[in-house]
Amino acid sequence: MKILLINTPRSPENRILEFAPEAAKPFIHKKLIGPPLGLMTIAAVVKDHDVLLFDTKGEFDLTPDPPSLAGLVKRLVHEFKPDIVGSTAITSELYYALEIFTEAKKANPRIISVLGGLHPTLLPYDCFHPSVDVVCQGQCPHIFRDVVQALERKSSLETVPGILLNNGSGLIRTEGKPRSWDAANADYLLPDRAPLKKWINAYKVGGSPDPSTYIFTSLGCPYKCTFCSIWPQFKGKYYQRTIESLIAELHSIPDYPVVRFADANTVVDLGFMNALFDRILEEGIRKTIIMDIRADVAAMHPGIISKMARGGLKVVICGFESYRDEDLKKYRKASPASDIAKAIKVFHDNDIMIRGNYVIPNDYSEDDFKALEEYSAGNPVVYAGYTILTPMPGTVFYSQVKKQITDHDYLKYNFFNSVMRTTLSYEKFHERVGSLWLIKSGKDVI
Ligand code: B12
Ligand code: SF4
Repeated sequence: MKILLINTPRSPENRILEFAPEAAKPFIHKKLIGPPLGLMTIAAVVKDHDVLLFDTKGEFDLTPDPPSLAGLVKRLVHEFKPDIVGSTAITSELYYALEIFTEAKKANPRIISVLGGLHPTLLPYDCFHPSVDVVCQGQCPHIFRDVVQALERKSSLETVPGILLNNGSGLIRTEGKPRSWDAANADYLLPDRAPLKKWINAYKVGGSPDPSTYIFTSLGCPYKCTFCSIWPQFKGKYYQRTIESLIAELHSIPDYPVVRFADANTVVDLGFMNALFDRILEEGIRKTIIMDIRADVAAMHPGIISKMARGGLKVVICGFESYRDEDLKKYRKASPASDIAKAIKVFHDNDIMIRGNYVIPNDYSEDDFKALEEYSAGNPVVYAGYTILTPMPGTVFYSQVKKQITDHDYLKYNFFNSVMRTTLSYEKFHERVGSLWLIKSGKDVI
């Protein structure tokens, strides 16, 4: 079978950037960079077939005058002649996945389109659209392989358990339960990075001359923060990979001196991380490592941070979220605000660069902004990010505030646009969030 996997472009919607003061604009995040780990994994499970993986984010970043998404898909379908087109969707990129399928089917109506990823996992019925034939939920490479094999055998897709099929008036779940799939351990699939070589120069972060790639050491998260999509995606479970599979993968990527751990919450099992970094040091693996670490982990366990710094950890993304304990309790963050200052000290003592991220709720008043400014300036980090507390569909927070949501345009669900009524005027709110980006101790732009 000929399988075309297309990664979606990113949403351009960014009201923080639009309304921010000019001085803050250079520092505001415009894009996150990195190859599509989910689609690379899907490509790996069907590697016996003829697979083309196309990263539109990489393409649009490297091409000064890129064609439209529609033009690109049309060209790919004409040149590659796929039987199946697959795409992936987080909430803010769902419409692009639909556009990809619409264009593919316009070019060849016989193409079967398959959608997977976070948004269809949480809200499969939201993905009902004339262009979508099949929806796959969860960590489902094995199910995708079943779909491909059924199409190859010319069997009905109704024989594939656990998928959703478009019958013209809705998405209908097929009968049966798919077999279990241990995505992090026994069934772990080494992502196929080779097809992304063409865009390797797009995968450079923070002014680094070296390309970076994503590797996950775990999937899911044992915490239950109300605004977070990740624990619902994994139904609250946490899965850890094996140390030796990670060592083998780190050895297998000489082209990528920078490695971004894609874990939602990297340091959960201290024993595991200690052993992993012992092995990284033992093997002489020298990578610049970036990861997400909770403030309470650094505050309570400085020893593991020192060990990881010796093993290459150079940059940490830390969700500070709020300077107020009442907010942190409301978000079920399970880490007090006092951990922020402690964590900053631990990271700085180990020469680790921190990107601290605060989330700004829509009901912030001028006084709240001033208090956060004061707090953030008093607890400086090299880079700080200030994004909007967004009710991502499928989260607890979404169900709590559903009635207050005023904007249902998914393109805006990327943490850079308020989708609820704000206490300050809409423009002023985004302008104030934008001005916060000036508060940091570093001078560079990342
Ligand atoms: C890697 C990553 C990226 C990469 C690659 C994503 C891409 N497709 O281009 C990059 C860096 C580009 C990226 C960008 C963004 N991201 Co991101 N990203 C992640 C991260 C860290 C890991 C995801 C991952 O790779 N998991 C491991 C893989 C193996 O699992 P998976 O992706 O779920 O894929 C499996 C299944 O879902 C399924 N599957 C997936 N696709 C398909 C397709 C088919 C056909 C099939 C059958 C199956 C299938 O099979 C896969 C293998 O088992 C997650 C956080 C996390 N730890 O989960 C956030 C996350 C997904 N990102 C998120 C967001 C919001 C963004 C941004 C919008 C953030 C921003 N404000 O800038 C940007 C995009 C726009 C921009 N401004 O740049 C949110 C999504 C929330 C939501 N509800 O939509 C997450 C959950 C982070 C968070 N804190 O909430 N991201
Ligand atoms: S915000 Fe971080 S700690 Fe909280 S549930 Fe999500 S991944 Fe886990």
